[in-house]
Amino acid sequence: MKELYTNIVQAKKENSKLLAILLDPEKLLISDVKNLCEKINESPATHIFIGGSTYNGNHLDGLIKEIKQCVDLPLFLFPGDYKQISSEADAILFLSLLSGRNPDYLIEHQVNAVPILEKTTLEIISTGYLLIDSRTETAVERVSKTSPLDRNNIDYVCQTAKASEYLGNKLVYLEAGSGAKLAVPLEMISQVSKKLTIPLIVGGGIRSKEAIDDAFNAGADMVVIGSAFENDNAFFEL
Ligand code: 1GP
Repeated sequence: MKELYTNIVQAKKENSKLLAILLDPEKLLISDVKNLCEKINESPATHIFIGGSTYNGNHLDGLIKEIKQCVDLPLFLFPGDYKQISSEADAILFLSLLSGRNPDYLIEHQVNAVPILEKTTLEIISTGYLLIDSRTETAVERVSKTSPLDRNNIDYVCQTAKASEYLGNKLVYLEAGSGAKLAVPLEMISQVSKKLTIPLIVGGGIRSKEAIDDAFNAGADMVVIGSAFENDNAFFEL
C-alpha cells in the first residue's frame, strides 16, 4: 500500500517543506529524460508532477517509465483531463476545479476517470483546485472555460478552500496558472493556510528561489515549479 499522502501530512506536521517539479508531457521527449533526470536529482525536489492542460499525446506511459528509471521520487499525475492517466505513476491528484462553475471540471471528468483508475494501483488523492487570477489568461482558464477567483477577495478564497476541506478533499492547491505573470499573493497563502488543517500546495508564476522561500514562509506546505525549471534546467544550481 502506498502512503504518499500520509507522507505529505507527516511533512506538514514536521514543518518540512516539499517541492514538486512539474513536467509538461507536451514539451518533453522521451530522449530528453535522461539529461533532465540528472538535473532533477541534483535539485531539492521531493516530488515530480506530470501533466498539462492541453496534452493529448500517447507517450505518457513511456515518459513516466523512463523517468522512474532514473529518478527515485514519488511521481504524481497532475492531469488536465481524465485521458491523462497512466498506471506507471505512483499517485494522482484527483482534482476538482472548485474555483470554477463548469460541471465538466467539477464532476464529469472525475466520473469518466473511474473505469480507467480502477485498472491501476495509483494512490488517489482528492484535491480541491483553486485558480487565482494572475492578470494573465492561463491555459486552465482557457481550457476549463472558467473564471479564476479574484486575487483581492481573500475571504472568498479562504471560504472556498475551507469548503474544499469540508467536502473531504485531502489537499488544496492554490494555482495562479503556469507561467502566470503574478503568483498567488503571499497574504492569501498565509490566510488560507491558517484556515486549513489539510496540506496546502501553491504553484504558478513562481520563478525565483526567494519566491519559493516566501511561499513556504507564508504557509505553503508544497510549492510547484514548472516553467522556471522548464526554461532553465540549471534553475536550482545557483
Ligand atoms: C502550473 O502550478 C504550476 O500548474 C506551475 O506553474 O509553470 O508557472 O511554475 P509554473
